[in-house]
Amino acid sequence: MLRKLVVVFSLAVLAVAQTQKVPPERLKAREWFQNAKFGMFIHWGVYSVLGDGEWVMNNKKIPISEYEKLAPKFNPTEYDPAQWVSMAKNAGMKYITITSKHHDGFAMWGAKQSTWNIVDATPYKKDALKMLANECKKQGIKLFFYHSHLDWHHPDYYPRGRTGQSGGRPENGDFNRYLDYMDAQLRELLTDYGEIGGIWFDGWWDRPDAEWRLNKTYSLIHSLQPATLIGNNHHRMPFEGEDYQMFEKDLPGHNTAGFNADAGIGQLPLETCETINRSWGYNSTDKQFKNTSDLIRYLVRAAGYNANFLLNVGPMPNGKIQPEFVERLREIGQWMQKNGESIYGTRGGPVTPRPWGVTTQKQGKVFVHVLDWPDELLALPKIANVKSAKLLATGAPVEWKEIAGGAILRLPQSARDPLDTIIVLETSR
Ligand code: H79
Repeated sequence: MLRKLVVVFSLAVLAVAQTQKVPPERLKAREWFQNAKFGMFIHWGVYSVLGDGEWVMNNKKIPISEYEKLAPKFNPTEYDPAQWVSMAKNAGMKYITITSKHHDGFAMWGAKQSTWNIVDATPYKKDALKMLANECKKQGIKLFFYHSHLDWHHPDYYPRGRTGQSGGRPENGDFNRYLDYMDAQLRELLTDYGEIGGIWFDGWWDRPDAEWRLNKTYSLIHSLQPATLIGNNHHRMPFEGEDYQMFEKDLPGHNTAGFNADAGIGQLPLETCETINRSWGYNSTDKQFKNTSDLIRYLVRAAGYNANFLLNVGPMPNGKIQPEFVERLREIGQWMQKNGESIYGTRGGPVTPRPWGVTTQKQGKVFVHVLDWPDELLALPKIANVKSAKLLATGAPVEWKEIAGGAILRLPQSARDPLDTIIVLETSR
């Protein structure tokens, strides 16, 4: 008994110690993040020139000496960050997460540690990230950087991991020197680019047993900007120092894509990311676009799972975003204009996700999102203190009858929306 009490007590102390370590500005940033719900992911780099996705260097076994020839061909003269940012905003997105460096190691800003960057190695010569940062600030949207731990280009990324074996690098290198290099990059990104919403790390899984010095890197980030959120796509439960947990191409707790076998759902804010077609970086032959309804339904489901949705675009090498993406983003924005109230600022609702749909909630309201209306009637488990039930779209009352253990909803076919029928329940506390 005493031992049990001691355990409970030390767990409580531990929990307090952990929340105490997170400064108030970052707790506030986490809450902002959860309220934001919807962001734009951007995969853009020298790989875009080949139009074959961001993994082309590894997949086509292109040696570094050949791959470096892409940089002189990367000249995005049509790049208009003001247009990108307003496109994201009009889609209803509240933040942008862009690749500062993907696995090919190419820096999309004027990085000072090496010339493998957009300013020194391309005819464009301009700092794409600085331009975007300025525009984000101007238009009031938060900027996050995707930064790859994994590097297929740097000679000190050694011993190498599961990928990047065919670049033709020497069989030696100093991993700690590589980590110093990356920390110096992050220092620049967190010093010269204004307020940074977060860092989205990826590629840890390339060397899961390596000493990555994550504590040192995370402390550096948080010492430079205490409110910057750190997430890491390592496909494990969150590590110490992280602020959110992401799920690649899956809703939290699901594993259809095969990346999330080891990840449970932790206590931190959640995010899921997905592509519009099947590629992250620009792919000129990938025409398998998801339709707008399915993208919206994914966003709704994510919200019902208490998670944000980070939807990707892979701009073309000239800096334009392809019309199929533009069109879908515009249509999602139109839907969000009408229905955003049931998404923004919400948390997962009192009824956990069901085959028919999900629920979200905020301040005295529960939003029942019926994505697949099962039958004439819909049975719900008990939701406390429901005062009224109305359609979000029209405000028209919805038949709502409480029964033992729950309630029954009835809605004529004509009032249902095949995309998402949203019923607002007003609750008293
Ligand atoms: O940036 C996009 C992709 O390029 C990147 N993450 C998104 C956001 C990505 N990296 N890897 N993948 C996607 C798929 C990787 C699969 C594998 Fe593996 C890497 C197979 C083997 C090594 C995953 C990690 C499965 C085992 C380890």
